[in-house]
Parts: sequence; C-alpha cells; structure tokens
Amino acid sequence: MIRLSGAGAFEIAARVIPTFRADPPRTAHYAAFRDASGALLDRGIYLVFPGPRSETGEDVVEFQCHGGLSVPARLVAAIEAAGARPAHPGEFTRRAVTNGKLDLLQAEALGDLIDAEAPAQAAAALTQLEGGLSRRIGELRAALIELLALLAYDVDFPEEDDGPVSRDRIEAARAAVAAGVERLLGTAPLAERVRRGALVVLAGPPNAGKSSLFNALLGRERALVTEVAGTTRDAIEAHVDFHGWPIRLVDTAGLGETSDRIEALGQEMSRRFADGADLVVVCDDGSAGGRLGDSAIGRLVVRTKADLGGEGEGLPVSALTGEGLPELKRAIVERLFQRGAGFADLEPALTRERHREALTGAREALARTAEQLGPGGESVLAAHHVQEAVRALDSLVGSVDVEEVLDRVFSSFCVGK
Ligand SMILES: Nc1nc2c(ncn2[C@@H]2O[C@H](COP(=O)(O)OP(=O)(O)OP(=O)(O)O)[C@@H](O)[C@H]2O)c(=O)[nH]1
Ligand SMILES: [Mg+2]
Repeated sequence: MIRLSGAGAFEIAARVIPTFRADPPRTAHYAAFRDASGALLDRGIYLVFPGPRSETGEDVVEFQCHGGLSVPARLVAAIEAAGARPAHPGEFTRRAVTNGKLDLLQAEALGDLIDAEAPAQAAAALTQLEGGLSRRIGELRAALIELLALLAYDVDFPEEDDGPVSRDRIEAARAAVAAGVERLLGTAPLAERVRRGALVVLAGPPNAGKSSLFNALLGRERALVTEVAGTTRDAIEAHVDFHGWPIRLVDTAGLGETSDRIEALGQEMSRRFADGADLVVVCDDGSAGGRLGDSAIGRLVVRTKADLGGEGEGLPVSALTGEGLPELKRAIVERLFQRGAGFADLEPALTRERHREALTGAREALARTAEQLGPGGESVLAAHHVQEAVRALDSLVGSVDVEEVLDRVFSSFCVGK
C-alpha cells in the first residue's frame, strides 16, 4: 500500500489515475495506474480520505497495488514524477500529531505497537494508543489548573488575613496532585520493563544444565549442550514470552575455577550480565559446584536435573522431562511483573524515560510550590511553580509546540509510519 498525504494529494493522484475521483470518499475504487506517458503500471484499488477525516488530518490517497519489487517501485516513481516526494521516517504520524489527530503519547504508543513482540507489550501499547495515559495526564493537568485558580484568589486578596481560600485548603489541593504524580511515577519501572522486555539471566556452576534449561524454556535448540563442563563461553540472548510477558533470556558461561583464558573471559561476561539482570535464575544441580556472588538484585534458585533425583533447595526443574518448567515460567513472571497471567487490564503507565523525566519535573515543581505555601512564602511564586508543573505535563502530550521533543520522538520511527 502506498500512502500519499498533503495539499495537492488529489491533483498528484489524478496524474497517475486517469479515472481519479475524490467522490465518494473512503470508498474503494478499482482503477488503472499509469505513468506520465500513459503506460499501464498496474491495476488496483485506491481510497480517498479528504482531510481532516484522515490519518494525518490532511488529504490522503492510498494506492493498493500488487506486491514484489518492480510494481510498487514503478508506481512510487510515477507518483514522485507527478509531484510528490518520499516521506521522512515517521512523517505521517508526525503530521497526525501536528494536526491534532494524535497526541505525542499516542504517537509513541503507535511505535511501541509496531515494535511489540510479546502480547503484553501489544496490550500495553494499545492502552496508551487508546488514550489511557493521556487521560491520566489530563486529569493531573486539570487538578493543577484548579490549584492555580485557588492561588489566584490568594494573589488577588493579599492584604486580607482571612482570604476566601485558606492556605491549608490550597496546600491540601497541592498535596493531592503531588500524590497523583507520585502514583504515576511509581508505574514507571514495571512499564519500562514491559516495553523493553525483562532481562533474565541463567547462571550457575559449569555443567549445571543452564543451556539445556535455556533451550527447554525457548522450545528450540538454540545453545550447545554437552557433558563437558565449560561448553558455553559466550552469553546467548533470545527473546521469548512467558504467558504473554516479554523476556530477554540469556544463557551464560558456567561460573567456577578455570585455567582456560577463553572460559575466564566467558565468566567475566556472565558476571556482567548477572549484574545488569532484572532477575538471575541460579541453576544448581546439587553437585558441589562453584558459588555465585550475591550481587544480583533478584535471584530465583532452581534445582536442575530433577529427573535424576538428588537433593538440594530450589524449584525442581528438568530440561529432559519438562518437569517444573510451567511453574518456573509462572514464578519468573510473578517476580518480574508482580502478577499472574492476565494483562488485559493493564493500567496506564509511564513507559519511557521521557515520561519519567517530565513527571519528575512536575514533582520537583510541586515541591517548590509547597515551600512557597509555607511560612514566609509568596502566592505569586507558588503559582509560578504550579505553571512549571503544567508545562512539564504539556511537554508530555505535546500540547506545547516543542520541535525538539517532536524530533526526539520521531527519530526512531520507520519510513511509512
Ligand atoms: N538427566 C538430565 N540431564 C541433564 C539435564 N539438563 C542437562 N543435563 C545434562 O547435563 C550436562 C550439561 O548440560 P548443559 O546444558 O550443557 O549445562 P551448562 O550448565 O550449560 O554447562 P556449561 O555451559 O558447560 O556451563 C549435559 O550432559 C546434559 O545432557 C536434565 O534436566 N536432566
Ligand atoms: Mg552451557
């Protein structure tokens, strides 16, 4: 599908489609697509979306032609020859934002939806695309405007000891918004983990069965398995979902005594991955292996090779028989995402550093507001800081015109979106 958007879209389309009609809109028309000399390029469908009722808010024509390399390339060339130019990465979505069809949070969600691998990532992106986070931000913004109104009374009646609105009431309103900002900030770690995928590292002594478990969890033979201790020397990462939740699973070299230089480098790599992990799954087959450091934040101990009997603590699992694998997946999901299998009711949450920075800015501005509401404070200055908080929220949805923010958001988009 080739999308043409902007002023002049209909004139350009008419040069490629001799039978072009803009009426009726949003209807499939079957037509011949021709180049400037009148040569037939393809026959296909075109759809007309007069602005503002289009994806970008501008006049849009969509051409559906046959696939492959040649037909679309020749059709694009003909459309360019008729006066169009290729879109920049993310340009359609950017225009949609500029024309008020989407806000910035929704535009980011569109990118996340396209990038989503695990169902939970798609669900989170859809919540945001449907405007969940935008509404939450809008509620906070409305509360800030309310606070400004209360402060305006105070500013207007500076001489009165007992103004129409007491300082206590203003401070209570401020504290309520601040609590809302805090709650939203609290969603960031989990939401960012959903968007990026949680880093889960399999670690443990050599020969503990890490690679076998890695393969069993992936459901395919990705890593080499042998009875030789020290088989895995590099870290191997694979993307997988457990019960719909996104996991970046890493198999690592076994940790223990070694005189082999390459194995030692592999162990160094294992430690680095374990340090950066959201969760380290410590594999122990019960034999007197090397011990792992306690550096990792989250650890989950599993007893590998459970089919062999043996003793030891940890969740029993067997890569050979599959025993304990569903329980392990569930335990990992519960530890990382603090919930069971369901993600249909995901709350709107802060999914990016950009969101966290903006909310942190609002939090700081509200703290400065509190200082000015205290003894010796000035209502005018308090109001100034509340306005700072409003601007921080506005930069999030894009209702302030900041080219820099737009550039940052759209730099990662692909062409045609
Ligand atoms: N019976 C049984 N044997 C297993 C199981 N998992 C692994 N093994 C065997 O244990 C040996 C080591 O398995 P690996 O998966 O290569 O162990 P590793 O921890 O990745 O080893 P290194 O990469 O060398 O650190 C192999 O001979 C496997 O066949 C299991 O669940 N049951
Ligand atoms: Mg291995």
